Amino acid sequence: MRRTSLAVMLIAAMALATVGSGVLTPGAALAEPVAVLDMDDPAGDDFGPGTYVYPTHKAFVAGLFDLTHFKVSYDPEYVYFDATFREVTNPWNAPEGFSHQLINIYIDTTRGAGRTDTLRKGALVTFDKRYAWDLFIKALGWGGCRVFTAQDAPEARGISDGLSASVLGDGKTIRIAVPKAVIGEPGRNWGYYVLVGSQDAFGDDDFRPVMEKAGSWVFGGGSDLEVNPSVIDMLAPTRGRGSQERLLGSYNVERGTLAVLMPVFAGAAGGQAASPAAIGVAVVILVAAGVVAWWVKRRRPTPPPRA
Ligand SMILES: [Ca+2]
Ligand SMILES: [Ca+2]
Repeated sequence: MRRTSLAVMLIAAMALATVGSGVLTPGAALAEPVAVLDMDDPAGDDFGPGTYVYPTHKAFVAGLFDLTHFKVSYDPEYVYFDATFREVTNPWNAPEGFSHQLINIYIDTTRGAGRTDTLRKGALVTFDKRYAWDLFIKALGWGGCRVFTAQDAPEARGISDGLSASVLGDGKTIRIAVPKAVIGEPGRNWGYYVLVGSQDAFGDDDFRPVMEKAGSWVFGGGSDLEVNPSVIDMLAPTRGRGSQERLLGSYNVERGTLAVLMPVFAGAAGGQAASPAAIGVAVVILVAAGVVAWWVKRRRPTPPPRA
């Protein structure tokens, strides 16, 4: 009897450990970063609110500003923000490996704190007051990666120590690595505004403007009144109230009001959980434990009745 219980407990512990390894990622999987947000963005929506067209210069090849996937993960030292695009090119030899993309990640880490306008004028958007941002990560070529906080003044230089941007081996993913010491470990409640623009050293906050008509170096499909967003793509669900078209199209030229954006959350995209494989193995082990217990019980002779 005692031996049976011990065997069942041992097998159950093995099952729990199997599931646990998928949830908590301890020792064995330490080298692999823990994912907290892993989400597709529709392909072919590099048109802002639905009307934008690329500048006409041949350097602006199709897909440069079309975000297709976004992932946030961390290891003991860094938080990684991986933005995948339909196309990444480097015609002007930026040391980071990409010449065009300007990535702005505004993060709501703390409910009830933060701000709803951008740090500097440039993106021409505002943020939902329920999800005011606390951290702002700006990434672009030529040493432009910085972290800012909601308390920073517009002219603040931000933190650049330990930050880097580079293109991963697939040639399409820009990885922004930020030391955990700077921004902390991503919480499950963090909300992310991921905005993609075109880097322009002469533009406000490095954004290439979107005018009414496209030119060699400006996008078309907006207005000339500095009211429409300079954001060409943003991470958002395909449809519904939180769609990109609705959010980026929520500006009003007559009233001169900027678009109001909503963040995406790790929970909505299925954050870190036990993998199906780990759950499968655990179920098999638990069933095996049950069978063993039943078999042992069956073999045990029933004690003779007391006299
Ligand atoms: Ca996209
Ligand atoms: Ca999008």
